[in-house]
Amino acid sequence: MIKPVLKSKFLGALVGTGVGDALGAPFEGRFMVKPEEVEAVAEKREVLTYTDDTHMMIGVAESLIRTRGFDGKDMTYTFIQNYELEPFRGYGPGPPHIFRAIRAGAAWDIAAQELYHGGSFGNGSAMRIAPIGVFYHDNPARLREVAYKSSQITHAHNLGKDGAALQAYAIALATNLEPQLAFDRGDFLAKLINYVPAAVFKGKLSKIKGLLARPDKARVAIELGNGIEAFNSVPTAIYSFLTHPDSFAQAVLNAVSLGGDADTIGAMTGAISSAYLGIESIPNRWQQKLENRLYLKELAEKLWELKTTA
Ligand code: F2R
Ligand code: MG
Ligand code: MG
Repeated sequence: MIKPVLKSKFLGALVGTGVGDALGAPFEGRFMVKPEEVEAVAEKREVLTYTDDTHMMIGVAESLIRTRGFDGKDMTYTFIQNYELEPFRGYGPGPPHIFRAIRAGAAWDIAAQELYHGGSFGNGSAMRIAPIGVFYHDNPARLREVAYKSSQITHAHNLGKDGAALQAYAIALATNLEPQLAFDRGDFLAKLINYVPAAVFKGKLSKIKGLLARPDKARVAIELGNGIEAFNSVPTAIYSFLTHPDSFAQAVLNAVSLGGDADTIGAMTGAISSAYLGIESIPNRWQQKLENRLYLKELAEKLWELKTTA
């Protein structure tokens, strides 16, 4: 793939996360909404404000850049510092609890195991994974290793880790594909099913083909889920991308309109879609209003430079 196309995909994955998150944020926790309502709310806002999804993704990118690849301790303290500066981003209950435990002396690489029973399977480590998805897009084994290790910081349950690796791999596959060529949904899904070990993810991914054939949002929410757990939102984001692989706007509006964890499903759908189509696919009416857009672009460019000059 030529370098400018790859660069556009790096930019897309990070800005796409921010736009999907910001479009979904007003609808998080709501029942289903019409795509037109999502458009109308965004239209009225002067700034599209992002939440913890993008804030934590920024931490992932900052740390990868600073340490020229994955360093768990550095990423942990980057998350903590960012959280302490902006605790108002709507974080899930788990990560702040873990950050406080680490500040109080807990080891950064085992603190998350104490949370819930055997760690969290929330979608918090999948929602922030875009920088890892693009940076390791050419190495599925290393991608899995880094996705798991980055998840371990806050989401130590195997299903939390698998959700992060699955979302990262969806972004990596999308990054590898040329958007000018015909898109093969069956092949994309087969690769994901083959990659993820957990039965709950395999089962939900296997339902997507049928759900795409007969679109029905209520069935999608029931069968794939639209909740805060990784297994109730990562497959749904993949489904949403596959509803419109050729359109960022339609895929993300579809994702947010499912309701439930709308910012996170929007963020994850946006990351996959724009890792495939590139940053040009994200409508300017949304890009221009996105909070900290220039910083997200700067991070994506630095990550791409690190990748292509290493
Ligand atoms: N926090 C929110 N939204 C709440 C409202 C925000 C409001 N708009 C505001 O501005 O304040 N959204 C964000 O949180 C989600 C990511 O959460 P994360 O980081 O995964 O949190 P956690 O606590 O690790 O897991 C979430 C819940 O999942 C259940 N759970 C997880 N593991 C479990 C286990 N092993 N056993 C049982 N339950 C488990 C718990 O209920 C956790 O609280 C995103 O939506 C982000 O946008
Ligand atoms: Mg959020
Ligand atoms: Mg959310």
